[in-house]
Amino acid sequence: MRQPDPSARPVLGIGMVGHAFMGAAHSQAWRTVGRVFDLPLEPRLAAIGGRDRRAVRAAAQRHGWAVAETDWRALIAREDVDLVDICTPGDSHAEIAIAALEAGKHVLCEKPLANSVAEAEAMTAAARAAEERGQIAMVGFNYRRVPAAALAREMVAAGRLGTLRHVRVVYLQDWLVDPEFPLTWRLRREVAGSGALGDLGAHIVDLAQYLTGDTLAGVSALTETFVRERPLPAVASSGLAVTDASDGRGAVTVDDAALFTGRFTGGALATFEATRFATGRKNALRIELNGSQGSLAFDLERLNELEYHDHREPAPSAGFRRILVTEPEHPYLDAWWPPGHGLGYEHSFVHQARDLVHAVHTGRPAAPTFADGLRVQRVLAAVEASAAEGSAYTPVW
Ligand code: SOE
Repeated sequence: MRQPDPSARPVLGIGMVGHAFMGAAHSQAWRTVGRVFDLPLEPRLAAIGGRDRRAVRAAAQRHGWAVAETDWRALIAREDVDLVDICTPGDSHAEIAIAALEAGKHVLCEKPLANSVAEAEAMTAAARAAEERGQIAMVGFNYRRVPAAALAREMVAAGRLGTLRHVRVVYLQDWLVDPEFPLTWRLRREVAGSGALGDLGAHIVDLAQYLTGDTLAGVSALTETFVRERPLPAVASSGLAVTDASDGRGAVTVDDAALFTGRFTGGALATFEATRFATGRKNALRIELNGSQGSLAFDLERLNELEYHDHREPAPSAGFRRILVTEPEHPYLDAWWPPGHGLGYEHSFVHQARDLVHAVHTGRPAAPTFADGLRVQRVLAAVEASAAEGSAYTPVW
């Protein structure tokens, strides 16, 4: 962190690797966060990195980054970069994160933390060593920072649901339904690690563990790849975007859908469903928690709301009621608009950046830490192991 002039806040130089969908979401957050929240440090968009010179330059210009780099090692080595934000596919997370931490930088890494438990373990070890030196390593499970989800966590932690019995979570999308949708990197195991499981399942496992404050002890799973072969993209694939297909075809090497049941260490039973084949469902992350004293339900497609049922209320008037999570008393909301004016998907990334900047300033680890990311990775591995063995109950190590 440098001190450009004594009257200004110290600068936190951000270097981002990757510039597609998540790169755009994080860029927007870094640009916005210091204008909305009072921060102890001023995030500065120092450098953005990507392999394709023209594309990374265009991204730098569009999103307001000072410099475009084509080599992530050069980006990490820059003196004006204090924090490395990794927005690449999973196959490069471990290498970049470990190199950045060893170079003394703070790290924000997109989810899932890695493509394997071994990588996630190595990253977590590097993060632990770096934390001793005062560095911060955070994983980008941004949905924790949707205000309604953060409020749900506060309510569970305050005991408003009593003893948790059920956790019911789905994450439903439909962008892969067309069998002619090309074989982008998200459908290749060597790049993405897994399919709906790592992309969507990682979010819901993290959210379930965060909201309950508990960890999954074991799972029984089914996974399926409904469309096993797809046209190869004509140009470098960019994940979710529909690109032109070429004449060639290739094998899909990841799951299209993953379903699993689970048992929390505290005794609650859970069901999870992650799919890219739920026609009509666009970004439907829904979670319901049922406890001995009440229930909570959240739906990302209605992200300014939380449903709450207080089971201690007299039966005639009891029932789910809608909490509009748009008030200054709610998490993060005092910095935004007047009461009643809602937020969207992108704000979760702004909140993530806010909390990360405070963590860098105080030197106190910011959740979700790499250890949290590793815990999710172990669940994903258990799901795959269980599915491979015909849904056998598989402990999460
Ligand atoms: C694609 O399925 C995707 O963009 C995920 O990769 C993100 O993590 C999620 O926020 C929205 O859906």
